[in-house]
Amino acid sequence: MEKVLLIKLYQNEDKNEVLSDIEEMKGLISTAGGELVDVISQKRFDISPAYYIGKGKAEEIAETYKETVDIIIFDADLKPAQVRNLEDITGKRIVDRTQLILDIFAARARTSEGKLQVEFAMLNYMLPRLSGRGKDMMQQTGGIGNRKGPGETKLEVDKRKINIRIQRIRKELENIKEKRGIQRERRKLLPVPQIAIVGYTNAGKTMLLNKLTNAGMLSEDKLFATLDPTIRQYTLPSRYKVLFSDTVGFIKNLPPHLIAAFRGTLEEVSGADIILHLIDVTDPAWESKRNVVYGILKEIDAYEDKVIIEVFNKIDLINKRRRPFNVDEGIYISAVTGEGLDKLMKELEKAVEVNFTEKNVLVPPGQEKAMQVFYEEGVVVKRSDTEKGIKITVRAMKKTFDKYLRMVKEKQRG
Ligand SMILES: Nc1nc2c(ncn2[C@@H]2O[C@H](COP(=O)(O)OP(=O)(O)OP(=O)(O)O)[C@@H](O)[C@H]2O)c(=O)[nH]1
Ligand SMILES: [Mg+2]
Repeated sequence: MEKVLLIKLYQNEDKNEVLSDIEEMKGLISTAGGELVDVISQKRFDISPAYYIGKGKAEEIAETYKETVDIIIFDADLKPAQVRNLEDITGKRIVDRTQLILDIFAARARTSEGKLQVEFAMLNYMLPRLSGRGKDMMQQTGGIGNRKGPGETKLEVDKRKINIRIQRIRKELENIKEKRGIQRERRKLLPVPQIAIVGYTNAGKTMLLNKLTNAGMLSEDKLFATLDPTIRQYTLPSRYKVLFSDTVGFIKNLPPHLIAAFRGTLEEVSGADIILHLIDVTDPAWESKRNVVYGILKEIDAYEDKVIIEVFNKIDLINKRRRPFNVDEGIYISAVTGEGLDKLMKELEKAVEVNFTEKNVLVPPGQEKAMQVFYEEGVVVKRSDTEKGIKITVRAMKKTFDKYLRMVKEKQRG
């Protein structure tokens, strides 16, 4: 295991926020396979443009940790020049937060789409950092922040080649996206509301999906255990069928390249009818993490006009008598013990009901076949035959109404 020194500078943040940031970095470091040796956390108002922590401090650290540390990780986004200068002074590998996250993603990507998305983000991250370092980078041999790229692909070091590769990946991702888009459109035709489980990384999203549907997906105490989306069908107690999706977790200051790269995957969320926002109630920083999630939902266009259901998870870890909240006033569950899932189901049913609207439809003569979709996917409440056609009152989802209209038009066209 690589021995890691973590450095965190802060300014006006309050103490709890700093502690929670450090906790998060620790989680990222252990997920990436590093062993944390020490943490330097310091209040500082002047960030050195050349060395981030200042030249004197860098020299001091180089001396102190000469023998005990392999790599220095910063809870910050460093400028390419800062990384170079710090590496020159300390003789250690310097990794910033974005690079650390990219590294974890690279190790986690499984599907070809996931791998391409990560490679795309990594290349975009590397590009401005290459000047003058081409040779160094070529000699690098693995380790945190040094992965050669997801899967077997070796990251190129030549700028021109990187640009070509970026263009190629962009095309491939577009192709995949188109295919996924078609699949998603097809799913939309199903009379089935889609529920996207979202939340900060490690909130328990995959555990919840597993509990509900026996999905058997990997759920573990690591960050970004899930990268590629999983979709499972589920039947609510009152027999409404729904589709649950579980996808990549969110984190604060998510590298913009990653959001851009994962747009395809995240469409699973923006295309959903209902968003189930899972919050780890045992996390002291859950409130700020909740806001991070809403920020990202807004960014991916999955906030306005969405039904969002907040669900607090992991209550089994909080002693019943010491719960700092009233469980009657929200949805509190345990994805492990199943506590509270009955209430969650009731709320989901209410939300699903909302997707069904009641409308009066006049079915023109000769369109009886199209009308069948209402019998198959909705509930026909009333029906009367008139001279102009069949008048029905029907409760169905928008997609069912859309499907009906499409079928009617197709028939009319011949
Ligand atoms: N005690 C307890 N642990 C839970 C509960 N839900 C999840 N966990 C644990 O929390 C950790 C994270 O769970 P995951 O299901 O992997 O979380 P996730 O939200 O899918 O995380 P990422 O995919 O990494 O974004 C695992 O160690 C789970 O065992 C719960 O209700 N109670
Ligand atoms: Mg997961």
